[in-house]
Amino acid sequence: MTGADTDILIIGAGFSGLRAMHAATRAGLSATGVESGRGVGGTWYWNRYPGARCDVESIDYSYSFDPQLQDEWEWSERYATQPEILAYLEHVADRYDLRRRFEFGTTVLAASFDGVRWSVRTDGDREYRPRFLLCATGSLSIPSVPDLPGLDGFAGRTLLTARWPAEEVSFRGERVGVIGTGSSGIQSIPLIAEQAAELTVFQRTANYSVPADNRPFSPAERAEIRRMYPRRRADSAYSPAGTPHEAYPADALAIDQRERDSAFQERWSAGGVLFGKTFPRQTTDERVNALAREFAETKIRATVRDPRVAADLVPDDHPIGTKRICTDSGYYETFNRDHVRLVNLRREPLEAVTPTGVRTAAGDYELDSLVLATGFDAMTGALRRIDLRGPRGDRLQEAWTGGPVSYLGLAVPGLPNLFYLTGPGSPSVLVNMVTAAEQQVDWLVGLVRHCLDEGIDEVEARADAAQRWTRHVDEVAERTLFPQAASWYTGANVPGKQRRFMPYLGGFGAYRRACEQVSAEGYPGFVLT
Ligand code: N01
Repeated sequence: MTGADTDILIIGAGFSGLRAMHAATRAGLSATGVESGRGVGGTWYWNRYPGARCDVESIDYSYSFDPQLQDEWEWSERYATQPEILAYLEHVADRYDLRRRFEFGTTVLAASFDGVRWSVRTDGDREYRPRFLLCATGSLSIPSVPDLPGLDGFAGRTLLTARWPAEEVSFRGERVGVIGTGSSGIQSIPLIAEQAAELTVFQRTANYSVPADNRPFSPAERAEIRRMYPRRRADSAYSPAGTPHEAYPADALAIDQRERDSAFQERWSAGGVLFGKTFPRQTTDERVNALAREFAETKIRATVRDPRVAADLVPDDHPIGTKRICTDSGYYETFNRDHVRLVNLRREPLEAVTPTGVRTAAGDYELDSLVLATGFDAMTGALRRIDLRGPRGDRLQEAWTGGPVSYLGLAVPGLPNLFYLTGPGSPSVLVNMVTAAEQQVDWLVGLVRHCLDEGIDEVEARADAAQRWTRHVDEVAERTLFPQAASWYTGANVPGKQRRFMPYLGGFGAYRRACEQVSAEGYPGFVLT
């Protein structure tokens, strides 16, 4: 079967792909889509592990493009659970009749451009020939499974947080092990502990986590949200992080300890990742960062009763906020439970997975189930798995061997008529991903519409513009503490992956303005032919 020769093919039906499909069809483009999952949702389709929630407030982590949609959807809690976010995306897909435009259960393997159209090969029997290709493939969509000796021989049940089964998983009466203490591990551990007879958490690196302060919205809050929504969205549109929050309006080093602690406490109580930005310069000045670390450390030690366990849970290898701060509900408290133990893999390295559990340098841990919360081949993983080839033989896989190079975090020289969303070179994962996706989609649909209207066949990022932009991305990162952390932002979590700080740290508002300037000036960073 041959696919229709559409204007645009969208790969992915997550937050950005659905939004792109809606915007493209609204703009009069013929559009089809391909999605690996059996349904819409992207990240929120796959990550069904217990406790999965977004760490951005629900009222911000939702589309802003249609006030009616905004008005009719009611978020039940401050931080939405995975099922609620998935239900929202399913609602959006139905409301705008987007589902029928996607082929589900199909993965794009390769695509090449012949100067007029892309030929797109999938693992299905359909070939697509769009003029434009839009990769909405997600930044956290390819799980990273560590090469642990003996893993395949484990006789118990192995579960991956990023590929969690849709049917309910019970841990009742089981001895469960969790490897990984990033956001996925930290969210799932308290809930697994509620069921398991014994829970062993294997931690290689401690992470900072701030309680979510999650709660259901009261009727009064709902009314207030409705009233304030337009203002909230307006405040987010050019904000640093795509949300309406601002840093404390004083320099942490210029105020006394009482005022400082009260500002930290206020942010800590408000919950979540925003603690990482309590003060200006917190992620650029070691001294300010050290104050925030001290505050967080005090909280951990005050919560965890066993001082040795508490000491193991205090991060000591990265400035706070330079890895994404986790947002938890009862994480540290979980280690006060008698049936939960923390194994510090720095002290007793993991040697192998055995048929009956995990062996470390200190001994064997017998397990019935092993949960891997081990992260993702982030940002470039999904894009590099597609064999993308331009008309002069350029390949994305080769172009990015030294780390991702792009113009505006949207386009790559040598690959005309191809764009990607919320990936390397744009604020993406550092900001509210939904706002970021909406901004990029609107901008790109404007560019594609411009090409079609003006009879432009090819639009390609200029090599010099891409080099300049990528240098700018590098320079902005170098002015911060972020590169100090061995994080997935830099590729450090995947053995052999080229290290480069991938997202753009200049802020969402600055990025949006940069894109707007480029379109207002007639797209000078692109060759339009
Ligand atoms: O993945 P991670 P994640 N042996 O890479 C450990 C978003 N997210 O899925 O640090 C032992 O952060 C690894 O240890 P180390 C959010 O942006 C958001 O948890 O490499 N351990 C680390 O502890 C987040 O940042 C939400 O030493 C091994 C863990 O696995 C991003 O997704 C929820 C190991 C991986 O942590 C990724 O989070 C979930 C090995 N061989 C995710 N290999 C919310 O919205 C890896 N590890 C709240």
